[in-house]
Amino acid sequence: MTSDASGHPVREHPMWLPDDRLAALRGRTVSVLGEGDVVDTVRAEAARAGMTDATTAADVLILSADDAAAHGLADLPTAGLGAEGFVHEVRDGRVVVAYGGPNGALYGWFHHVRHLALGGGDGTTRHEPLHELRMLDHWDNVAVHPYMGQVERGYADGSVFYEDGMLRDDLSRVERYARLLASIGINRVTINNVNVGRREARLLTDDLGSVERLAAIFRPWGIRTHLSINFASPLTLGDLDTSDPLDPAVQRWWTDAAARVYARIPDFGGFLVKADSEGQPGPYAYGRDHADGANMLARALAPHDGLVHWRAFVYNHRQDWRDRTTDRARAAYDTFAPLDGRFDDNVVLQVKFGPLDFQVREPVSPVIPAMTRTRVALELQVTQEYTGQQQHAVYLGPQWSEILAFRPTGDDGPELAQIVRGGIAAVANVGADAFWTGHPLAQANLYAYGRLGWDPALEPGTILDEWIALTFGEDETTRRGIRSILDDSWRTYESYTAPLGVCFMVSPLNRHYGPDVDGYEYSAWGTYHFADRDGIGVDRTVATGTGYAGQYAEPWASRYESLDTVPDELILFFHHVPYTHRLHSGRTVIQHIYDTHFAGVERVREMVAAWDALQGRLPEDVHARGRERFAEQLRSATEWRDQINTYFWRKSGIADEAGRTIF
Ligand code: GCV
Repeated sequence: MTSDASGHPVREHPMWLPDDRLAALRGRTVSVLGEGDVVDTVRAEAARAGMTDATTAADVLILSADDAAAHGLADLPTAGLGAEGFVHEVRDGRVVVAYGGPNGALYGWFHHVRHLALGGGDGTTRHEPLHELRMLDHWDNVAVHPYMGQVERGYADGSVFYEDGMLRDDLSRVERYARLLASIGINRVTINNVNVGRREARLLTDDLGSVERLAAIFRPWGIRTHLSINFASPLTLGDLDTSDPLDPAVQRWWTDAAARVYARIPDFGGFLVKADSEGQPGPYAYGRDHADGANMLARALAPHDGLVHWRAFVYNHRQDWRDRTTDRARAAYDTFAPLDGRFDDNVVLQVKFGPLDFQVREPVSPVIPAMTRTRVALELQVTQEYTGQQQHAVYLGPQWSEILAFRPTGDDGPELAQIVRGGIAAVANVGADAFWTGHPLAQANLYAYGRLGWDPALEPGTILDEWIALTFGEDETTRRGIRSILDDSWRTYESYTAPLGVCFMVSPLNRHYGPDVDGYEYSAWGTYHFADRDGIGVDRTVATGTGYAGQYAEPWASRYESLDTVPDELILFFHHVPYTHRLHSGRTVIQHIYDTHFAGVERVREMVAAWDALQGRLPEDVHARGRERFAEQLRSATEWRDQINTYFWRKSGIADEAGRTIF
């Protein structure tokens, strides 16, 4: 038991799986048929719920689809069920889960727990994930990094895995974490930061034992373990004087390294690689390209059924702001589109959802649809680096859902979710914090990520209702209150921060928290807004700008190119316009800035009031932690409002039509 800043005792929060939600199963009989670690986990779950084993006529029968017919269940719709799929049936109070493979048994079990929390009822439903790869990436460092700390962009205390340069002795929390992840369908976890320091690189060699221990915890929950590696390892850890991917000695080094890993972890998932990006080494040092680098690793892993997740987050972070021809947004496409078709089958190109960096509003990356001959994975950020750092309540389900439903080739073409054949990946938001995620409401984001990874078509509001019901139980007032706080919180956050898709007005000094309009304006990072006395925005058109809009297929290339058709929320991402430019909404850009910033803070006030009204209905420690966070959200939103409004009033000299206070 720890205590929070106000001295309230804080127990480890059960997230969306409190034992209470299993109460309806207590004393009922169960029969779980099948063998193996994962099926044994389901047995243990049933025992934990207080169920008793029965050999015949059990209340809950869990069996493989192949066995269903022999049990008189031939009419269940199990034909062609994949290894992770299941059929769930409730008939007259009796429950059957027929699974395709062991993971399906586990997912079917947790589906039933959800079903109970939502009120149950008879019916037969069939479930299969859209994507085979549903990955969660930890940016956890083994050693505390002097600037980034134990967890890079972590807002929930230390790492669940490591402490002060070592794997934790007590890994019981990791076991509880694995259970939570399995319950939302996550099946791959990367256990260390993509920025791989000297200490972390050794997870591949003399500290492989740590990986082995974590993999053993994740395995019975149907989760395979992946490792971020450092591309220069043959040079820095081995005794070679190069890490050139075309050098046979380097290739042998990686082949041997992979073989050593698989000898100890037969179900190891593979490597995640950030190469030639933000100071991480890569193939460029040897005049090779990203396909050369990725394929070399892929060939070392291929005999073991391993994957390389190779990140497309590659750009020049040593840009000269005076040079208007360089556009960071273009970089990933310019780098990777020419390589399409050259990656081996076991390479997954992992692409951030937007061309910049997990901003609250960006267009969907044009790299994803461009790579038609490459397995591409979509990368999201659950940790709230740019969306309030788990101080602000921001439910990201609606943002992700919008991204997944984007149709890169227009209204008749497929949704993004359908074309990412390499599945989905996201940066984790948990840590050693008693609530796991700092802000208790940030748990909803991890939950939503898992559920959308399983079924991208799920409505974010439905997912939110599920999460609330599981986490907080049946009280209607609580359910409505939390729903009202989170439902539109992403758009609220957008409304009081950087306007109309302009991005990056965050404080570099305060590690991307809080406003600093010009914080990155004259920097090397390539993230600008170009505001002057007449106007604002980045001209990324083909006609007069950087040409980024031309990286899209039609109809988006034309839609983004023209002021007549560019969506309001992205206008400043694609165009530099006068403050008096009239949006499709009918408002001018400057009036939009003022109105949304005033309204955003008012909306936060309502969120605070809604949280206050829940006092007495929520556990005291949850409410106390939330109260601290909401006070900070209101302070910070007010600061954003006043700095943004004042900045643009001073720049433009145009007064607010409503005459509100601007400083
Ligand atoms: C792990 C952003 C973050 C970095 C992060 C990087 C990445 O730039 O600020 O902390 O590094 O993205 O995704 O690799």
